[in-house]
Amino acid sequence: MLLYIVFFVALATGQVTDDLDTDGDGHLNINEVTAKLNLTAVVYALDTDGDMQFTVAEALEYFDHHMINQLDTNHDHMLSFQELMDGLTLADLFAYYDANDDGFLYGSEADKIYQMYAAQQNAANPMP
Ligand SMILES: [Ca+2]
Ligand SMILES: [Ca+2]
Ligand SMILES: [Ca+2]
Repeated sequence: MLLYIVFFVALATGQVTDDLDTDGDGHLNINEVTAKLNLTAVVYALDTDGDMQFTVAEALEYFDHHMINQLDTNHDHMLSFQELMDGLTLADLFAYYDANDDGFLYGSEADKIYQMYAAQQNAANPMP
């Protein structure tokens, strides 16, 4: 009985991962990310208070100060949707998280991408 439970839990938790990692190699490459992530949808999904911008504190969950300064082109310490759309692509995002620059995201490199994907999916399919 216990074995069955472990098996089904493993299946359930594997689902989200496999959704993005389409070739199932445990790594995310740029094609897998661009196939599933929509940056506009992610930005809307992450803006939980709906003010169409992110404070530095909100943005720090996903970026470091250096990245935020680069994106904050009018230097008002807020990242507007416009600034994100103008300054950020999925390729930029991928390169930013690919800490060892090997063209793959895995382990902690992929954490934020999975968070963004989960937010995007939750926003697209809100709980009833
Ligand atoms: Ca993969
Ligand atoms: Ca700004
Ligand atoms: Ca990497």
